[in-house]
Amino acid sequence: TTPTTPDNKPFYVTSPIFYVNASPHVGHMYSMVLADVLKRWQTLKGNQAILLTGTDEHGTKVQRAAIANDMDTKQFCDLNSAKFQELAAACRIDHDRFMRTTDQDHAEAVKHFWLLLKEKGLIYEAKHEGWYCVSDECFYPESQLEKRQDPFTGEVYVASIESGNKVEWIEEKNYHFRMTALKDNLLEFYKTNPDWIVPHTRMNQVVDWVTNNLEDLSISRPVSRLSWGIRVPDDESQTIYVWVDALINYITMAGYPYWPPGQEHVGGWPVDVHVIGKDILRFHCIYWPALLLALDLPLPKRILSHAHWTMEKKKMSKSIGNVVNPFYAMERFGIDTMRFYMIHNGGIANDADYSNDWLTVEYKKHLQNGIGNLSARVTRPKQWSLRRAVQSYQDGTMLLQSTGEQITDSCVEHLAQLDKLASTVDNEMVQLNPSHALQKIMGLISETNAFISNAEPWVVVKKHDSEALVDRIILTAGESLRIAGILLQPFMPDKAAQLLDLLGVENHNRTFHHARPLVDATYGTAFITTGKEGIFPPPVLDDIKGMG
Ligand code: ME8
Repeated sequence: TTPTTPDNKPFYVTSPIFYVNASPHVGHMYSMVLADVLKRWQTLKGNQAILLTGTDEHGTKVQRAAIANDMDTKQFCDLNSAKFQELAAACRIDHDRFMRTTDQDHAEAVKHFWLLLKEKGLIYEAKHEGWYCVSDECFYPESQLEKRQDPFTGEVYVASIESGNKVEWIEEKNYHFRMTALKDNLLEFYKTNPDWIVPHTRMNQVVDWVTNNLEDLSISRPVSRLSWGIRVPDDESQTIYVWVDALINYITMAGYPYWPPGQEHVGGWPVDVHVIGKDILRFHCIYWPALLLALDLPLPKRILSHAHWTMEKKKMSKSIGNVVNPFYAMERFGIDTMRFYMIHNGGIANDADYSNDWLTVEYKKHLQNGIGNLSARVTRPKQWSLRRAVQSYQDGTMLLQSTGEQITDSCVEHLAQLDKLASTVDNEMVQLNPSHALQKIMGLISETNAFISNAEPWVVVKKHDSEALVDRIILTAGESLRIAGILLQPFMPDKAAQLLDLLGVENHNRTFHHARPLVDATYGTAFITTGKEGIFPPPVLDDIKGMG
């Protein structure tokens, strides 16, 4: 494949890199899968694309977790990073690199970046006092804090209004990044790029913060407080702030700083889409562009900020402990069922409440009774043959013209609708709305089931001389399945492949360009056999109320 983006570079997608203080949960899986679907969509379209995921391993939070687990910090990171690598493999994330911030080339990129900021006079040393939140790894201004009381111990503490996490008072000497110097540039950038963040509404939050709360950023900690991190290049007594370290990972992946002048696109820079959770909006939409603007580096093109999975309306989080283990969930429900549920039902603007009951209902409705039922109707009955139907209409133009007869006209109408599906879905993907994209594909499946129920091939087949009409109905439904199967590949790679195998669609005919009616006359003979239950068997309803 060749790069076809206008800037002649691979399409570059990232997920956040995850803290290794605990094991992954389905919230992390959601970010990974969203990013993966965006990458795979580009690949389907024949564009070169790269995807980065990984782990964020430095900082106070990780250092404390290692101590609490009585482990050497690096060994603790290795252990937990491996779990995120396993997760990426288990849910079929097609990443090109799994970044660890403890990787050597990353440390070099961070130091290089630091030295350039310093050279530009954008780093200064000063005493810093303020409220630090270890859980969120950031300082909060007074206006963002409130007093809270622990319902169990009665302890009163100061916490961030936004995340609810406890803060602690810190006074120390450290380095600061002159972020306020970039205020006008940031505001100008937001103004000229109003669609930079999806969903749109989050932009207001960002502009509001920059307008009212922007301060210089403390970007180091004394080694006596935080030793687990990358040292400030020319001051061994200070450790670089974990968020500065972490954000730079995105540019490390693209080969920074070893770019010939003006050649950053070769490694994929700038990022096309950063997929992030809404909890890390400020870091990606303020700090990160400020750092890049400071060094005159191109900014990421878009940010997809998704909402959270909740459990009984509370954010699923490691610190609360109300998390669903993605490995158990995939084992129980299947990898692609989980990928389907996450994308189809997950939230971008609004949170979604995770439930095994809901997942099961959606599985039955869309997969078992939707695709499963439709593929059984098309491929199983002995009274007709998909292969014969495909062969009988090599010249498709007549299929697109009305005959005035009810059944044939409903075929014509259905094919006309099918003709628009790929571009409608692509449009949703371009607008970073994978959930709507998937819903459009599933909508087509359900319409096809309705179409076939109305056309009643099982009745038509009994009539005299009805072969051509039956073929036309089966071909119309078969085309829906073939096109849906092609478009579903980025969402459910294994199940979509099985569906296309069942339809006998050749591998080289599974590209985006084949997702149009009547362009493939070679399919119709299954490459695989399945049991009576097909590719989406009824769910095993054991203990579905348990977590994960
Ligand atoms: O913030 N629902 O790492 P992290 C949906 N290391 N997504 C969720 C979620 C939930 N309940 N909980 C977490 C960090 N996530 C930093 C990122 S990037 C340079 C550094 C997802 O382990 C969501 O994308 O706390 C969130 O932003 C990410 O996991 C945070 O993971």
